[in-house]
Amino acid sequence: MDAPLPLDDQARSILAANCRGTYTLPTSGLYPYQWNWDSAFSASGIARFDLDRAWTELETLFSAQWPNGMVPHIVFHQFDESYFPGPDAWGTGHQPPTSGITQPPAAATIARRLLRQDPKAGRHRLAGVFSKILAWHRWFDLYRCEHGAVAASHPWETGRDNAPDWDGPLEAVDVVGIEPFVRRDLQHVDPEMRPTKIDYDRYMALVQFGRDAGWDEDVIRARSPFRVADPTLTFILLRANLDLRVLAVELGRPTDEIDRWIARLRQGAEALWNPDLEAYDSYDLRGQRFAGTLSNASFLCWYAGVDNPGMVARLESLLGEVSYGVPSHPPGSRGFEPRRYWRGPVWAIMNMMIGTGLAGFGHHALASRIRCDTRRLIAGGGFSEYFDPLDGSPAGGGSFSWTAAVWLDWASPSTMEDDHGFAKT
Ligand code: 9WN
Repeated sequence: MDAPLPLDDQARSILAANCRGTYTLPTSGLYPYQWNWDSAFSASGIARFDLDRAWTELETLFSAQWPNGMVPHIVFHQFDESYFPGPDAWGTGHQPPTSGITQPPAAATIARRLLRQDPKAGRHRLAGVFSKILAWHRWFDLYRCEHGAVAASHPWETGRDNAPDWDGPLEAVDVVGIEPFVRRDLQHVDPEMRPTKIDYDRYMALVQFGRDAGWDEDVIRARSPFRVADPTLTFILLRANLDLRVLAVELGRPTDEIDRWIARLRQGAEALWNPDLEAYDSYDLRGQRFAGTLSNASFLCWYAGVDNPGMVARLESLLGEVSYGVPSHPPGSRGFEPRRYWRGPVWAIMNMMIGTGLAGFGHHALASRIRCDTRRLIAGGGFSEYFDPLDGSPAGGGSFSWTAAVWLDWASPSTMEDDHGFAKT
């Protein structure tokens, strides 16, 4: 039998196998389309062996931008019946077909990372996507920042689909009368690792609501039964605006508008501080209450340039409860399930953002623990979608693009302290 390839080579092979010319699948079968934040993170790994192709990944994503600036969470380049909900269920009428919601806006941060690797070659590529990123961030400011923090109109927008944060708010979503549907995810992954039936019914009720509203953001803001201010979107957009500002200066563009967004989002981030939980939390804008859940998104504060001694202490204590950090929800908390998706498992991309954020503030011991845990998880369990925080076993889909990208651009020993990886700000 042949010896297994070194992990760097395996990671490159996964990204190459998931490549569909100008974009990359998260993994084939389970997710056979282009996903928004997956693509951004994949680009940071692709840059390790093909910088030109990494820029193309972002360009392809923005080619599906809506006229109002929104960049959809899925782009259905080529129909594939192995995923539901597909283009018909969303009914957006866009070309290429897309979903009707967005996802955490990581692209500006990744564009800055690509530019750093080769400023000369990257400048004209950046000039091509800059106004598109700006328009997307403007869309967030216009339609999603009424609370200061960024509001999600669907759990899928946060990227943390079935986090316990949404359990309370989702109870307000009526599933009576939803169209019958067949889940495809359960044909690929053990149901114990995926969202439950009632979660999916509510996801689909919200898709139907948006479709019936013609994906009109004013209608959605006024009437959607689900409207939750979320730390994932808020911290990632804040960080993305800090990076966009640097890119604007680089291109000699004005920064006033971006400065206003940054100031607003900084206030929005503080509005997510739940004094009872003593942590950043999700806030249900309909029910007017905090979710009361500590999550891995709570620890994205440093990534967004927000230091908080209380959060350092929370993270230290949380890491003491698990063999592998950072769990998406703490063991012992209501709703914790070590292998069910966003209710406990560790996700490599979240670790990369948390770890690099911590390092940026000089919290080196914590940053290094998270990086080493990520490395141990991947070395032991492969390039899985997520991992059990208690025993490190792999879960969800396999051969996952963003896990491979995180390995190449941050977790691999071969990319530790160089001058262009994701870690640098
Ligand atoms: C719905 C692709 C995506 C990620 C999300 C993750 C999962 C989709 C799903 O997979 O969500 O968008 O069908 O489960 O939760 O963060 O972008 O990897």
